[in-house]
Amino acid sequence: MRSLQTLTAAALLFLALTASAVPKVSRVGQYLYNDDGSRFFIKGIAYQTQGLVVSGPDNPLNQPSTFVDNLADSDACARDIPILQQLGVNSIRAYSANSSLNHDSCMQALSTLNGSIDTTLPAWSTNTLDQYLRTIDAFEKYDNILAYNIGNEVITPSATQAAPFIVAAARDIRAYLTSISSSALVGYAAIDGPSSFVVNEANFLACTAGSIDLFGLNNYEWCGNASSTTFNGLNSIASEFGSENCHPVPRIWTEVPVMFSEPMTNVWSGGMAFSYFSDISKGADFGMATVSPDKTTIVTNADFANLAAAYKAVTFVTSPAQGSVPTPALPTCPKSTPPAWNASTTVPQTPDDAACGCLANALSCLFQPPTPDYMSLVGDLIGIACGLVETDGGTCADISSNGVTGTYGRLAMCDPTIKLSYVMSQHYELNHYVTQACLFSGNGTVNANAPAGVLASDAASSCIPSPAVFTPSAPPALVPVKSSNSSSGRTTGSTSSGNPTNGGMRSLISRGVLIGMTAAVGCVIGAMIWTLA
Ligand SMILES: *[C@@H]1O[C@H](CO)[C@@H](O)[C@H](O)[C@H]1NC(C)=O
Ligand SMILES: *[C@@H]1O[C@H](CO)[C@@H](O)[C@H](O)[C@H]1NC(C)=O
Ligand SMILES: *[C@@H]1O[C@H](CO)[C@@H](O)[C@H](O)[C@H]1NC(C)=O
Ligand SMILES: *[C@@H]1O[C@H](CO)[C@@H](O)[C@H](O)[C@H]1NC(C)=O
Ligand SMILES: *[C@@H]1O[C@H](CO)[C@@H](O)[C@H](O)[C@H]1NC(C)=O
Ligand SMILES: CC(=O)N[C@H]1CO[C@H](CO)[C@@H](O)[C@@H]1O
Repeated sequence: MRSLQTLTAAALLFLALTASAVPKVSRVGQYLYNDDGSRFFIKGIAYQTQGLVVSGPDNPLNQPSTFVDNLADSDACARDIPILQQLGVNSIRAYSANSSLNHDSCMQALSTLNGSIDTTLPAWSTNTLDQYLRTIDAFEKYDNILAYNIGNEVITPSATQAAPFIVAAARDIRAYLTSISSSALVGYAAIDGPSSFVVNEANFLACTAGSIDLFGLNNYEWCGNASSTTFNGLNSIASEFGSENCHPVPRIWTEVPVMFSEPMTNVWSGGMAFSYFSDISKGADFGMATVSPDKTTIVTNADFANLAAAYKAVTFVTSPAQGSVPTPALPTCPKSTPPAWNASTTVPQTPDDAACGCLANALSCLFQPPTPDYMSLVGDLIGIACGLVETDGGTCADISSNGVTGTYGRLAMCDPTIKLSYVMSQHYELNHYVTQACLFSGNGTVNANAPAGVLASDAASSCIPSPAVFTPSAPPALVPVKSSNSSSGRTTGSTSSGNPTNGGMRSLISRGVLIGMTAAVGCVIGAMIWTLA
């Protein structure tokens, strides 16, 4: 079983399931091939328990605010793998992983059968990069990782400014994978939308050499006995997409044979059905397996039986032969054409842990987490501190990024807590080092170790090199960071200098700092996998 791991709160993973040895899958042009030269198709299912969804105006896509690491639950894997075998899938998609947990049991079991950047406030910063790298480090020892997904539905038809951040993430994750001799592919799962949007998005993500390999389209267009022409628009990527209002249960999966035959196979490399576990989307439950109250047994439904029958009937097409695929030309990067497509082709630099850590050490005022679960505060405090600094004649340009104009402040790559300390330090300086100006009602502390008389902007000039693209090195170890409430420490990220970095996953997501994790809204196929040139 091969896994597609989403580098979300912790990361994204495609796992592949096969009966024998797990083949190495590589991409040639727009197609996937096994080691023996035969075409590889993803015949998969989403294997992810839905996290807690807190609906609200700041959560229009109903993104879960908590996540479940299904691949760390060895009992559940042992229970589910025989059922996944019955379904006849060769891949699963796990949306989230916690790199601190042990995945050996699930990954080995799957092998013997032998996966966030915010939509509206995107950033590509050390905390997110390090979290992705930790996830890769936690999963790379397994032989059945097909791809790491660097985002799910981050770019939307109404907010495209995150696109340059996804490109930067793909670039840096690929460089890291290459540096550790990993052949895993880099994927992105896209939200469905008007064809003009999908085409721009796909071309944008594919137009730079070394960007993404897999473009998964979370498509929910085919309902029941739809006509086999339903996907024609997707193949030509030219026409309007169909209805979103299909209701499941039981689904008859007549799209499966269509997806695995020509002309779809000229463009697509299979897909992931949605979803093994119960998953409520648009008021309907798309789950195919119900877990018993004692969690030991599974009852599958008619959806499951229908999908298993459809998958079993699939014979993979064999053309084109691996040797006959020409090296395709990269598509042209779409220009920013507001209001439909706002995204600069100038993308952020590689986040630099050492530079951000150097800066944090030199700042006169530091964010001091008042509670162990502090990340929810960081976004609010950055807003408050920037407001004050701007009133005093300062600017927050150094910490800001703008994917529409392609302008990235020199500290935009740093962890949000370091950005906050930077703005607090500016406020402290602008107020003549009055202690009160650093306290922020108990959220800040004067840095006794800071070099005297060094302004935050000077510290930035000396610590932060010119924007650069480089291969990230192994992420710094997670170390406990004490909050000012010294009764409790917490495990959180650290920069190389030991400053607090990431933590508080939940609140980070609600602030939208991380790549979000949504369940694909699927009537039929959760995600079709389109392999990009
Ligand atoms: C990841 O696992 C560790 C160890 O069990 C736990 O302390 C931490 O809270 C988990 N992180 C998340 C975001 O669930
Ligand atoms: C593009 O930017 C304009 C102006 O800010 C905004 O009205 C529009 O919604 C944006 N569109 C997208 C797709 O992000
Ligand atoms: C789909 O079409 C088949 C054959 O025409 C028919 O037997 C079946 O009832 C249809 N199912 C649905 C859900 O429309
Ligand atoms: C400090 O931690 C203790 C124990 O975790 C908790 O009861 C208390 O409310 C915390 N105080 C603050 C200010 O967060
Ligand atoms: C920290 O900042 C938040 C947000 O402004 C505020 O509500 C809180 O009172 C401050 N102090 C502490 C100790 O949390
Ligand atoms: C190809 C491969 O790695 N196969 C592994 C399948 O799982 C068994 C049991 O864990 C391993 O012994 C094989 O090496």
